[in-house]
Formats: sequence, C-alpha cells, structure tokens
Amino acid sequence: MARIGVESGPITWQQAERRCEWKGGHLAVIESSTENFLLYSAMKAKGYENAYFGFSDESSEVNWKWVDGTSTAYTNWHSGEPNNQDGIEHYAMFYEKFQDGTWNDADGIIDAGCAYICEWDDPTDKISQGDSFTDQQLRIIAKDLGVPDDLNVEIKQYPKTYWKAAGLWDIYVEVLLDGKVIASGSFDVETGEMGRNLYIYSH
Ligand SMILES: [Ca+2]
Ligand SMILES: [Ca+2]
Repeated sequence: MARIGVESGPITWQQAERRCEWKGGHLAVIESSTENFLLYSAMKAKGYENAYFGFSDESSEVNWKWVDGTSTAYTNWHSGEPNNQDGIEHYAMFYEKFQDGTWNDADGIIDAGCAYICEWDDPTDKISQGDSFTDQQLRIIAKDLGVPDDLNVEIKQYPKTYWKAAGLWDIYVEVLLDGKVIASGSFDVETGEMGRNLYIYSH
C-alpha cells in the first residue's frame, strides 16, 4: 500500500497535483474497492468530508484519466455521476453528500472544508524541502511554466533571500534557452506556491 497524505487548500486541482509532485508523489490513484475504502477512511480521520484525488476528464470530456497514466477498470461513481454539471465538472472527488465513499465529479476548486489526497508509490522518493531546489524540482518547475521536456534549457535559481525584501517569495527561478530567459517564476519554499511573474515562452 502506497503511503498517502491528506492536505487542505485553498488551491486548484492542478496546483494540488503539482504540490504532490513537489513532494515526490502524485494525486492519489484508486485501483480497488479496498484502496477506495482506505483513502476515504483516511480523509474522514483527518476531519474532512470532501477530497479530490487524481482522476480527471479535463483534457477530453468523458475520457477520464488517472494522473500517473494508470489504466484500471475500477471506478466508484455515485449513481447519476459523473454529470459534468454546468459543463465545468472535470475532477473526481469524495463528496460530503455521498457517505458511502462513492465519487462525484466537481469543479476542482479545493477550498475550506475540502482536501486533496497525495500518494507516494515509493515513500523514499519524498523530496526534502530546503533553501534551494534540487535538479528534479527545477525540472518540475520548468514544466509547470510551460517549458517542454525535450527543450535543452538551462535553469538558474537565485538564493532564498532574493525576494525577502518584498516579503512574499523565497526563491526566484529563471529558465534560459540559448542564454535568453524564456520563463521565470518565484516560489515560496515552505508551501511550494508559485508566483508566475513572467512567462514569455511561445512556439
Ligand atoms: Ca467533465
Ligand atoms: Ca457532479
């Protein structure tokens, strides 16, 4: 059984997935009724009634996919769900109205009273946070800024104190291609929160 963690927002589903990746995991993937029961119980034990995990049809309506590409026949939708209400429901979740642990699709806004569930397939993958980013974290950051994986870029990070004067962010990251900055962002080391203060990459 993979190790799991239940965390709270307010953030979006996409940010939640990035935070899970940040820590070396991903939003939880549910492959059996046993696992569903364990995750649902873990959420309730943490005091939450609603929680998102890693199942979405955001890229193609009705084509539900797990974040890590897992292919499994298991689903546990509540009767009448997913209903894609108002055309904006693309993220599966445990829902307070369905006390049997069945799923609802909802809008992916993780606000007060809502949580998201991360999963680590290998607990030893967990990245420790510090005063600078690891190469792996920098690659995740570049990807999050929209830089394709196959682009041969240089990624620079500036010290933790860089933005202390502003009192907002701790580390500033620049992505360079042929010596030119094509993307940048500033990051709170504690939370992994990113401020996208510049993004100029385009095809
Ligand atoms: Ca949908
Ligand atoms: Ca729904």
